[in-house]
Amino acid sequence: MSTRIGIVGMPNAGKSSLFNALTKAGAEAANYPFTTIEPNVAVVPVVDRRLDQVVATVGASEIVYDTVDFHDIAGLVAGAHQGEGLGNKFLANIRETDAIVHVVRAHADEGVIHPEGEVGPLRDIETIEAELALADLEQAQRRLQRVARMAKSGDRAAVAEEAWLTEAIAALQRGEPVRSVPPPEDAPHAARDLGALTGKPVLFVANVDEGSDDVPPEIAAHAESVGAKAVAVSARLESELAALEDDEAAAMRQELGLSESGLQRVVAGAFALLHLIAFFTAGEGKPAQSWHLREGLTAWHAAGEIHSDIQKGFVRAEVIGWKDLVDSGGYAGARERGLLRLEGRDYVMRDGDVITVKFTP
Ligand SMILES: Nc1nc2c(ncn2[C@@H]2O[C@H](COP(=O)(O)OP(=O)(O)OP(=O)(O)O)[C@@H](O)[C@H]2O)c(=O)[nH]1
Ligand SMILES: [Mg+2]
Repeated sequence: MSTRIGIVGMPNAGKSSLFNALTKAGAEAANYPFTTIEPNVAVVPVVDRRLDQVVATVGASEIVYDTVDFHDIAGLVAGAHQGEGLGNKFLANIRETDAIVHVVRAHADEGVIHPEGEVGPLRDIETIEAELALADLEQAQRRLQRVARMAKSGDRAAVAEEAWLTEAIAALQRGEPVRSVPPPEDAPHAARDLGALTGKPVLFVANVDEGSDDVPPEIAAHAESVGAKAVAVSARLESELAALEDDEAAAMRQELGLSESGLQRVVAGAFALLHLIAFFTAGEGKPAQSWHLREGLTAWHAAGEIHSDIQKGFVRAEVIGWKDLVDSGGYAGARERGLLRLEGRDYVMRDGDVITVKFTP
């Protein structure tokens, strides 16, 4: 299943500009708060140059990169959890995402209106974090009422979920995120069912002035204090670069002294949050694909990413590191060198593995 990421931030923080850059979709970015009134979903391929080499080696017919979905929502203001500025509706749209990208305005362009009148990254972060927590609090209280009814019957999972929700509510009331409360062992779906916004990992994106790619120290310090990561981009510049041809954009980047695409930093940062590894499937004359899997999961889980039927009929897997495959000039050479391994369902997948699952239909 593809990874889903929700973009949050204050009005005019630069969310849609970042989103546009990510998609080249051209969702409207304008100097007007609440420009985004419909949720937008951008499907962004996660380019992986290792797969390009594998494709050339095995003679695959085409490349299909795994994708990540970015959900752009309207800006949140104080009171958003109560529906202020349409925010509430949008918060519901990102309950089912895997991670949050929190865009923080850190550029000083006076031509861009700030809803609070002046630029203040930490104040803005606090506003957004408070809104996310308040929205979670309401959601958790509603859920607790339902679960408490089920728990009365003595259902073990419901009892565990009730206890966990009670703890989560207490944490939120102390101003702590849901992610600080360990999920209950007896109710493995509790966290997913709540879909707490403060239960998700966060990547702060500091939207900085053009030509800079350092995260302002106050944002970096805050991110560290809450166990999050931070990257810097100029959302406007990235959205302009995204509109250019690739070679033009590269030349422009070089001129500006920017080492790599800010967007790649955002995508890579988001993936790092989720502790994902990449693996590949590739065969001659067939499409080669990249996939992602949580670190520590097995060949059996990898099979499930590819197709539920392949997982159901799993017999064994042929596995090889992508570099070994490329260096051997293909599967035949790899087999001769003894580099193509047979692995069972419990084999723990490694980043860059190329896998062929043998299964009974
Ligand atoms: N100078 C400068 N302007 C920017 C940057 N990023 C965004 N802007 C401008 O800020 C304004 C708002 O940007 P958007 O991307 O629409 O902001 P948003 O967060 O989506 O706003 P809402 O959807 O209203 O919540 C636009 O005029 C952008 O061109 C930046 O990095 N530098
Ligand atoms: Mg917007």
